[in-house]
Amino acid sequence: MFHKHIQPFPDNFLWGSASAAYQIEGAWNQDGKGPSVWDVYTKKEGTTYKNTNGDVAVDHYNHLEEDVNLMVEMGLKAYRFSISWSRIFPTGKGSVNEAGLAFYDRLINLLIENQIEPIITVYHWDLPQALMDEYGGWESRDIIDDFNDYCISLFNRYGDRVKYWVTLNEQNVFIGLGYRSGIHPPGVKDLKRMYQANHIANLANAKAIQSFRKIVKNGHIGPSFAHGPVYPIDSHPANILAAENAEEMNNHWYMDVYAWGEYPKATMNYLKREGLAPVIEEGDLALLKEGKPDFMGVNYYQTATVASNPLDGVGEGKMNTSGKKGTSEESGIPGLFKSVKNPHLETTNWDWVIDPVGLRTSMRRINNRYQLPILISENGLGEFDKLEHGDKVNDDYRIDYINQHVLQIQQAISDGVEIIGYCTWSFTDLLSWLNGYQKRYGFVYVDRDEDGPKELRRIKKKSYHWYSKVISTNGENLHRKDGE
Ligand code: BGP
Repeated sequence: MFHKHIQPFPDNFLWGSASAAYQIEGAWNQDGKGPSVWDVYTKKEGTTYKNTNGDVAVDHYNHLEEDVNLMVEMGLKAYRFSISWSRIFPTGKGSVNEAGLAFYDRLINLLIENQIEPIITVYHWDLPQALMDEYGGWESRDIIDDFNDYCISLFNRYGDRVKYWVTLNEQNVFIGLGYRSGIHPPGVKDLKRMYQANHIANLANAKAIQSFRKIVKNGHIGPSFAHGPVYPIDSHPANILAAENAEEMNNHWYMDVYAWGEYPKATMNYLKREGLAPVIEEGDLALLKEGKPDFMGVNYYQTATVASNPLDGVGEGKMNTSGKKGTSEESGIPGLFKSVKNPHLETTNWDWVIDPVGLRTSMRRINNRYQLPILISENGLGEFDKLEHGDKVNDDYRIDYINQHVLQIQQAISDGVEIIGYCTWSFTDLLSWLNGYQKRYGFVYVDRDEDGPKELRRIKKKSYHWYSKVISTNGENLHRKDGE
């Protein structure tokens, strides 16, 4: 759709940026914090790039004021961060660690004093290790109540000041990488267990939303889903059907449950035939229906292009975690679809396709199907950055990437999609789960690498100044080509 007139960004648009506790905080055992699954998993030889871990990360825990000052100076309107569950409950449940709660109080108060809207992510993958040891984490229904109790503590403590809440970050990713490809904790490759853990996560999500309604009045809550709209490689009917398969299995399988409390039929039937369907107990579906979110959080990085894949076709392939372009392998689900290269799109050095228009497609599809407002809770470019003489980082490629994506958001707004805000990934550089510190995303360079934390100096990149201008002009200064 071409617009004769493009709409401006709404005045209250949340220009934001995001992070996650394990990737920035460090202080992994400071002030009573208990270990999370990531603290344990990353210590196993060979699980991450050059055996990097978040023990220190970028030490945000001990640089809180400095980091928030940088946000204030930039003019940021919203900051999305996650809370480390095992900082609040060192063993996942039981007695609360007041020092942990106090840390986030300081952060939230500082943000609010400076007119930055806090957006809390309750769960960004750092499950308390104690719950993994006790009952296998997301594989046990016991987690539903423990997660709910943890959420209630946060709602009670911060609900008077924090309006925007994200429940689970990228359930599709932490469940998929944890139980299909086995490259995130708990490092399992078992589809039956994967679908069961996923169902339990859905229940936990719905129950937490139910509790939220009782405690936080006038608040907004929703999950953050890693949405990759699917394209068929061409118009061959077999490839169109493969794209339908992928769209349903990769996207609707999660978002239909969030929005409607229903699993899509074709995928459910397929899983039943394969003996992989989750066990649904009495009352489960009623609970799922109670968990309707206020918005759909969307983490958008890339689209997927697929083709037909026969029953004896391609299975799970390896991801590129080294930054050596072209090293990711073909991947698919035999009998359903396989991912193929899109000849129209460039990729990053980690083989992630760069597709700004895909973000508009994502917004349109979600809005059409679920009629929910959208919070873009992550989007950004992971690349090698170079610290140059005079403390300069000339990340023009990041500026270009974000500029193009933001223009597509404006197109989607002009199409009629309600978009609450846009959080870039990420504010400062941080630990990339499997890719160490060399895959950088931030507006603020942090002077550390895989060999050690050095002095952890914060250095503003060129993109920092650019985004600051985007915010202060409410998107007016974006670089536009004709017709944009
Ligand atoms: C999302 C996660 C983030 C972040 C980002 C970039 O999936 O929610 O935590 O890591 O992706 O991913 P990566 O670090 O693998 O490049």
